[in-house]
Amino acid sequence: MRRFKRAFTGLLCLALLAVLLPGCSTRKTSVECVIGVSLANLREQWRLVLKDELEAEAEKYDGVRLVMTDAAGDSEKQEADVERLMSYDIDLLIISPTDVEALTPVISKTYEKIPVIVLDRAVEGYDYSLFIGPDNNLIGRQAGKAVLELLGEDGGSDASVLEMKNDSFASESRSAEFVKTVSEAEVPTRSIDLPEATRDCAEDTLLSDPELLEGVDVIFAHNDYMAYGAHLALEELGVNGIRIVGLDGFSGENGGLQLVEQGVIDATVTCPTGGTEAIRYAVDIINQVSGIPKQIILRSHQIRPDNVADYQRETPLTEKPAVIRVGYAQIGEESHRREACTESIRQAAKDFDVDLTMEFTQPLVEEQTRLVQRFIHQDMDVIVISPVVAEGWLPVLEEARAAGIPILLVDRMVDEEEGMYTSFIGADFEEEGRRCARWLLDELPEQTIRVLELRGTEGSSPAQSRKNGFEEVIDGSSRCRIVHSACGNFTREGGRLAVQEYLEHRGWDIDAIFAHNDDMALGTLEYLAEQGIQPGTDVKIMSIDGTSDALDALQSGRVNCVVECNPLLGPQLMKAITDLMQGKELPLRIITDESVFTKDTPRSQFQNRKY
Ligand code: GYE
Repeated sequence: MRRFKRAFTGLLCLALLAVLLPGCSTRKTSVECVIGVSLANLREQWRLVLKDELEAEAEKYDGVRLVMTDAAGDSEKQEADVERLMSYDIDLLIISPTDVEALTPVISKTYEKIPVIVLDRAVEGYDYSLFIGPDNNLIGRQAGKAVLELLGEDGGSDASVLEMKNDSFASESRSAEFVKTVSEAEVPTRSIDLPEATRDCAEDTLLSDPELLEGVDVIFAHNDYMAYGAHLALEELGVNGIRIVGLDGFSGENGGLQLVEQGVIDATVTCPTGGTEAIRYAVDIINQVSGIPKQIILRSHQIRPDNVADYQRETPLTEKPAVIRVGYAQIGEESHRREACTESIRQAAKDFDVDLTMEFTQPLVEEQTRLVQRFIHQDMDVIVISPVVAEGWLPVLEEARAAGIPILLVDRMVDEEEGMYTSFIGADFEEEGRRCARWLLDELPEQTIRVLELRGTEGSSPAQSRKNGFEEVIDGSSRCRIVHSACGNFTREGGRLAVQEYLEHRGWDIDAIFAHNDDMALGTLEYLAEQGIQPGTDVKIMSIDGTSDALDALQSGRVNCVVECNPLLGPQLMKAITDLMQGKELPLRIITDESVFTKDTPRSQFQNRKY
């Protein structure tokens, strides 16, 4: 029956394609997979570019068929579109949601049956296979910096900015960061919401109310078509001297790149659609390729007249070196998870024929900096860093940039602007902290909860972000708070010492231990038991990493919640390096897929783990 249904579906899809996608060829190959694509609308240019990219990439794969639907901006219709696509027996869904809140339930339901790739706007939670989208906060900051650069000396409180946006999730995030960025230079911004994010709507809005332009020095429009509309209105009104910044940066007729090149607008910020990446990852997911990330955050660029030509110049397929030489500054002896990360990188380097020089240093940024400088002098093709702490990296990142050597960050982040490194591969540490807090509040629903926090290495990005994520969730609850926080440096000894010191200075009044990693949690177990405090029973214990020892302790009831922080980053790193050497632009961040383990986790999920 399923075969008949699939054959019928295949014919129906081909027929539907003939209607929906006139440009799509109907090759004679067998239909190996059918990908349903639910688009938010086909009214905005960004969506039309997305559709083109999806089709163009799908054309490269024999046997991939796309069935597209257009929600026309209506979330109820999009929900019905998804259900209709499911009735066609599709193998995978790609969706660009109209309204993330409204579409989260149907996406979660679909994800129970088939893989789902979400584009552009992340739904709430993580019920999807992969999210691909831009960093809207970064885009807002880049647009703000473009405005401030245009204002130059004329910036400050006497200047005036008109922001033309539309009422969408992405627009709100971008606007908040944009206004924050320009406000730091005391530049006042007036924001108006347009009913439609289109050229005509922007033009009509200004023509119908020219007073909006009173005293304005710069207009920031949330896409290049609105920016073009603003330009046409200024021309019609005979208003000169107002600068314009747009968004999206597409090529083609009246695309942002052309508008900047022609001086119609003064700058734009690129916002890639992710359509090409979506098809590539869809094929990998359908082929059950391992190591699929959870999120791909795409890089955006500020485009000005002085760099628009370079930006459009095809990245030359660099003569890929016969053997790619990689210098890796890895953190030294620290935790069992660190060892697993190191081994994963080493094995992947062998699998990808990469010449890897991995060296370990004392856990000091000065030591790691010296090692990176050595790699620069050795003229490595790529330098990879797992930064022991987040601060203090700018000088050596600038040295690497001056030497033309790309820097990839793996497993930990630095507190420097995004342009100073090529890509980050690792976890969403804040979400790991949130997951611990959500579990705790669910596990102890009624009572007051006093938490002892065991922090990781001071100043390290996982320690900072896990704490932030945990506190973000418990701050919403009056009954749960961190009553004591101590640094355990991600080690077992550090965890044990922290609990010992607590007990030496006061009686045990703790309901839960939030450990930033497994090793610190495991380091407390024996000592607690020696003091007559049953770990997992008398005190709930949460930790992060997902190492085998922690999962053993979970199954024996001595630990209660283990949030995974996958260290097996080798394959993703080496694929990124290979892509980079072939001239491909890497995403800004590649975020790993991670689980939460509790006493309710099916035993099958504990098997075949590699660390
Ligand atoms: O949680 C800990 C390791 O950098 C995310 O460092 C990593 C952390 C991990 O020592 O076990």
